[in-house]
Amino acid sequence: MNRITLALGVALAALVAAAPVAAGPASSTATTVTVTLKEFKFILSKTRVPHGKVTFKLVNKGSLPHDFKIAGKKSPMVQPKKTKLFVVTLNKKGKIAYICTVPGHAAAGMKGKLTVT
Ligand SMILES: [Cu+2]
Repeated sequence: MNRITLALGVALAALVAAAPVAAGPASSTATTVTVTLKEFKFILSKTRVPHGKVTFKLVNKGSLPHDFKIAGKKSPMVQPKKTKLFVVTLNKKGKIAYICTVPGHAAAGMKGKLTVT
């Protein structure tokens, strides 16, 4: 019985030690927002994020290239059917504007505001 308990304990300890590795960079302080890009709008999985490092997962479901600019930082262009990760540190609290910088897109609706708390 003791041997089994010990073996279980060791196995459990190994699992606990391995867990952070399996979870990857998604620690409790990391925020990820999935941003769907299409003609001509953005759909954000979260419209409110805590200040700090935010990973935007840009998923282009449209048929034109799009990008995402927020707080003076511009993502690489995302081609149709592609996904890019874009990491920005947002330290300023409030409503932060974002746009697509492709000419005409923001005017057509590819803009919005993200609330940083
Ligand atoms: Cu666009």
